[in-house]
Amino acid sequence: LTFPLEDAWSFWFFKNDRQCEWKDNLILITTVTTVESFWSVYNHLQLGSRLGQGCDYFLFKAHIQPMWEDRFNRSGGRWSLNLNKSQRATELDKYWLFTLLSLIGDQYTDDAQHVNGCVVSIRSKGDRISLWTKDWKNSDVTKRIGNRFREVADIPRNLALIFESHEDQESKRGATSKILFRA
Ligand code: M7G
Repeated sequence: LTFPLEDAWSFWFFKNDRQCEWKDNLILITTVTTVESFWSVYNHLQLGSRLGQGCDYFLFKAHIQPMWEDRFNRSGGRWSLNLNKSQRATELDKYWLFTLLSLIGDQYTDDAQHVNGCVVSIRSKGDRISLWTKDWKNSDVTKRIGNRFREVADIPRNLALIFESHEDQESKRGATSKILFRA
């Protein structure tokens, strides 16, 4: 018995090697199209909390590259859940799994075509889980996705969700980018 997913999803891994261009550090792991193949890949991967600093996992729709430059991301942005150091051991893996399940389980209903993928970033300054969306200028859709993200990933109200556009990320020079929405 196999349960097909609504969309095909690709897992990517990023390992920070400062000798290389950012894009060259990005590796496609595999694409999953069924619930069973999702779990077999997920179970095979290290937990995010066990990765080294500077690493990321990405899960993106198979036809979208997990980078600002992809045409589906060009006008997009990201909802971010920022966690502190102590939450790596206690919260990170749980929220990441809930985030993954919300995507493969098609939990964004009518807004699903605006959701491109998600990222977990392991950083010494604090880890981050982000949900990437297609069109930040569509504020109704963007805010609905943020609220839905909180709901389906079971993120409590005391943890902030902030939204930034990729344009701002790309052009920021050291400074923090503009927070466009909160959920
Ligand atoms: P990050 O990993 O998103 O966040 O971006 P961090 O600051 O918490 O580590 C770190 C750096 O990686 C950026 O300043 C860019 O130099 C590079 N980078 C990140 N992303 C997502 C992209 C991307 O989509 N395209 C390109 N060209 N560079 C990126």
